[in-house]
Amino acid sequence: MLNAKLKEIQTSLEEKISHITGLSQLEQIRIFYLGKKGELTLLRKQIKDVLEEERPKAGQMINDVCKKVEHYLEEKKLFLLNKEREERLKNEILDVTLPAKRKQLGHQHPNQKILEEVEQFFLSIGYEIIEGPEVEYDYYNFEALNIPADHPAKDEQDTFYISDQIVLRTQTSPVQIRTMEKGRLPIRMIAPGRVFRSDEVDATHSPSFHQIEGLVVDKGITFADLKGTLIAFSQMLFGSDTQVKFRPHHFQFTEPSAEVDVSCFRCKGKGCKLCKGSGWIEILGCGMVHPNVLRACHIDPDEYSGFAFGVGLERIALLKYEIEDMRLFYENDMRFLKQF
Ligand code: 2U9
Repeated sequence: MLNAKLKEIQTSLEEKISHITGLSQLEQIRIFYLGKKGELTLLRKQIKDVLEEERPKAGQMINDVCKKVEHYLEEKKLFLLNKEREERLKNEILDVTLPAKRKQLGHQHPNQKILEEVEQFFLSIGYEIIEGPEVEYDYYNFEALNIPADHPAKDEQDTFYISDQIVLRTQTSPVQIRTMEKGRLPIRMIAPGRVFRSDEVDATHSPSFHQIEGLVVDKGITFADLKGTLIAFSQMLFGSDTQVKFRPHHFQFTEPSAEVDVSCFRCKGKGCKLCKGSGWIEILGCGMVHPNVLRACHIDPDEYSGFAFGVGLERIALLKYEIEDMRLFYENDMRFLKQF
């Protein structure tokens, strides 16, 4: 009777196991035979109904079948695990003959290229590079530069105000004021950096752009020094055959002041789209440092004089690389950047 039952269990187990496709079904089978209310567990409980002298043999038989069940389950488990692994590996096939994906290497930004050219030029003629804060006092950004309280540049439409007294610098000139205040003369410096103006974004404007300003203060500095320096600078940027024109202009912080035009490096002055047909392209502003600015920095204008200039970095990069839209500078698109 017990023998027959055990045989039946073995046959049904083999049948069940042969149909199994997943590990979770294996656990269900284990519970079915060996669980608290499993078939073999119940048989064990019935041993007490067997004649006493036959009990050890019956117990032994049940144990043997239990071991067999465990063995079958373990064997099937290993088989299923192996199958699962093989399938996973099949899906993970690595074709080592495929060409490797190239890593996108970074590129130098056109702004950075111009900045390095300009810095190299001024370092080679004995200037220092000095940087300063982007958040500035109204005093350093305007007042010390001879820009009065009612000047239009101070309007909220042009300047980002942090508070009544604090602004995002609209030019790098505060760096020169801070340098002059220190009182170590002579000065030959350039101040490169980010500046901010409350402009709408378009092809030639951005609320944040970069300037390089220069300042020379010494005894006996004249407009001839300014001209010689800026002609050499313009020819370094646009070629040694570049013509340079100084057009009278007005800035609060310089007197006299001028804007500098260079002969169009594309059409050599004949007139083209780049120079809007005029043959000339405006590249920078400059002038002799205003006596009021020197005085604000405790420098005697009767003893010392100086010249200053300012260039927009993006403007030079746009012109030199013939880029039509400044917004490309701020998008970090590799298709654009890798051309430089
Ligand atoms: C001090 C005294 C004078 C700096 C100067 C300009 C002329 C100029 C513009 C160029 C393009 C601004 O970015 S831009 O729009 N700048 O035209 N900048 S003179 O003059 C100074 C600076 C500091 C103490």
